[in-house]
Amino acid sequence: MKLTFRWYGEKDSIPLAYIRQIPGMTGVVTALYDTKPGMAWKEESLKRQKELCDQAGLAMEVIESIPVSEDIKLGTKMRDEHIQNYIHNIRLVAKYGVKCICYNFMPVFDWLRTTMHYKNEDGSTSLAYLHEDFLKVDPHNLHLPGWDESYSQEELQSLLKAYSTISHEMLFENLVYFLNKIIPVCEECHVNMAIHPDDPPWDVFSLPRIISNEEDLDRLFAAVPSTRNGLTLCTGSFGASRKNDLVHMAGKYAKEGRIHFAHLRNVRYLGDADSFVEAGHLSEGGSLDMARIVTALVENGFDGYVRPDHGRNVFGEDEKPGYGLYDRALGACYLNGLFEMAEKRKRRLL
Ligand code: DNO
Repeated sequence: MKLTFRWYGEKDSIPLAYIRQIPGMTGVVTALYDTKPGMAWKEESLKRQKELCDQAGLAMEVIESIPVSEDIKLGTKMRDEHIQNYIHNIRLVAKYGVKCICYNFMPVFDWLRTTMHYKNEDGSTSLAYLHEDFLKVDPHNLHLPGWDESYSQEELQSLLKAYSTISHEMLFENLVYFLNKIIPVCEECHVNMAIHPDDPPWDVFSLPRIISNEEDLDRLFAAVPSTRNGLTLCTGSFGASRKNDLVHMAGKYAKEGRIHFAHLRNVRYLGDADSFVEAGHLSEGGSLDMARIVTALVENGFDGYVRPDHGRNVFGEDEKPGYGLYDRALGACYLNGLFEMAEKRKRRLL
């Protein structure tokens, strides 16, 4: 596997030089943040980002994300123009050595939590989703942690209205339409598309979500069979649903050559409803068995990119929720250990 770390470009408070010092770190996962979804990326900005990574001795082979515009998801008359821009972006990043693009197809909201500062017993804080708090949220007067600045209330309301006529089936058709246009370009440029699962993996505010479980993935891969059409195995996202068997999914999709990127983090279930808190990476602290997930990946031939995901705020750090340095660095070291064991076992060196 190739260990990577998310880096939000020059505005990220964590310097590349620190990322480089994490044992085993080979590269960063980054994006351009100066262009709206649906628009064409600027070559100068990408070139600069690549130069900074090169100077730091870190590869820039994974983009997370080239966001898919709402017009593409909704299938509006603007979608073909946006898809052309997306194709431009695929060609552009490929020119700078990118091998994998992570994206998602969630309407309006990407990940969703009810608090950014859930207090853990050890004094650290985490992101969490408490179902009873979610039920109190009024979608017509939405103030969600992490989302307040993403849209104006007017934009949000008009988007929610636009989606009111979009069924799961229509959203899926729009995804397939998009993939049928871009995958041939990915084949030509040797770039893998890695769809990120819904987070949490169920419908929110009556918005359809279509990448939540094994059945959804099987349907997606059957509809667009090229293995360039692949997956970001985000254990924390799929794992938020108690119905998803992550060890099985990791093994199955690694074997099928669909997992191009893995976000490996843990979640701990709270109570009986759908509530969960983002735990540290260690199996013991959460509800997912990280050792068995990593073993399933390795045993089934996974050789893609991996990154630690959402860390807690620890050691007094107060960073962008989920994206501080310390806990993600601890997570990276733990993942290194799991992979070393699994890979040596596989090669019968242990
Ligand atoms: C959250 C991330 C997601 C992810 C997108 C991919 O921290 O894992 O925001 O980047 O869903 O498009």
